[in-house]
Amino acid sequence: MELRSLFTRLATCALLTASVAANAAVITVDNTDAGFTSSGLNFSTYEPGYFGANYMADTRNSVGDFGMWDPTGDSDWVAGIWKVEMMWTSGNTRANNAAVTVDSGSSTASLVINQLLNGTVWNDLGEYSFDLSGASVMIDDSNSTSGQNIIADAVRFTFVSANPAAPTNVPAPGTVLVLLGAAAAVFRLRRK
Ligand SMILES: [Ca+2]
Ligand SMILES: [Ca+2]
Repeated sequence: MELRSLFTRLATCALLTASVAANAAVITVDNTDAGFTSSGLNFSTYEPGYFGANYMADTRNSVGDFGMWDPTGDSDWVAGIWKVEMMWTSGNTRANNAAVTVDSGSSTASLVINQLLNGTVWNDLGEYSFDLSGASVMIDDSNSTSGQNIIADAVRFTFVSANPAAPTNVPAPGTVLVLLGAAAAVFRLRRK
């Protein structure tokens, strides 16, 4: 192989490696997407500032209502650590104690969020180590009393890194740089 061709191939490989290492996948699951399921919630556009076409609101005083966002059907979904953010529309009938459960596939984390505040922005719910399957975020009305409505709008998942213990076939950053260095050394030797 000519050195020029080798350099071209190595440069292409380096670019591909960089794009893999800098995986910045963002998956947003809206309440109208296939990854969303709910029970007992109604579509609404009453309060402005929602994500997409509308949001869903629990207007039943009885408990047992929920909304759930599942990102695993998205082609960008991989096992790993993902940042989770939630958007809702705030209003004076919102629950200040909405129960949120982050299911990582092998464990769950329970949160309580105040939807009276911070509407129309992405609210950081933390970073979680997710499995390839079974990942979801659920909001439910188990803490609500009469007049406290939970809102289900959109959840955004942003890839942070691979799970520490997960095997990976991605070349470690620097592998290609070592190869490039070796090729450059050969090139210099041939020119001498
Ligand atoms: Ca929405
Ligand atoms: Ca309810």
